[in-house]
Amino acid sequence: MRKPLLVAIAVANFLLSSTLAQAKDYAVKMLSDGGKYRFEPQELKIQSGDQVTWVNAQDDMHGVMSESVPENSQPFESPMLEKKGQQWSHVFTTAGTYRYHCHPHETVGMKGVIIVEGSSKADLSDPANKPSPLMEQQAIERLQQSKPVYSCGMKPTWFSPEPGQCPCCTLPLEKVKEVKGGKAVFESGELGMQMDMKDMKMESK
Ligand SMILES: [Cu+2]
Repeated sequence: MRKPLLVAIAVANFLLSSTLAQAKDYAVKMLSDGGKYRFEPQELKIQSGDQVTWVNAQDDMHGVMSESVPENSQPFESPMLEKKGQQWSHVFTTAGTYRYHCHPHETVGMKGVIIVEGSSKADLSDPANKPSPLMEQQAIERLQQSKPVYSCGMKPTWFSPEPGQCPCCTLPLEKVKEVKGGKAVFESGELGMQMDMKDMKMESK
């Protein structure tokens, strides 16, 4: 029984590295020195699928709240980052311009822009890039109503109201417990391994 599981993990790791290898994580600092409240960089260009991490770089209270987002994408809002070193991340999957501000410092001009450029990964003819049947906000609402939401450990930004196969890696979709930072957190607490083990057991007979 141990070997099939190891194979499953190896396959999953391979899929993970091949599908996510190009996704990048960008940092945006939240600064307030000299009474100048700002995001740095104020404008950031990324590719679809990349993640942005906002870091509270000085002891002050900041937050990230979207002002305008592209059509077919969902608004976003971070919790309040109250101390230096606290951070919040969001994965951008839809190309377009996202304007945001810091809620406590909106009136003093603490604003930023994320420009998401569609990469080859966003080619919709590729089944791996099929748009999510549920937007993040819809997924969150369904969970609040105790309705099921499914996603894939390999593509946790993709949400579906029904179980089935992930369009990206074809692994069975897993039930989502909650959505955090735009990504699914699974009930099993594992990365799609539970169903794998069943499949692998059948194959190993
Ligand atoms: Cu601020």
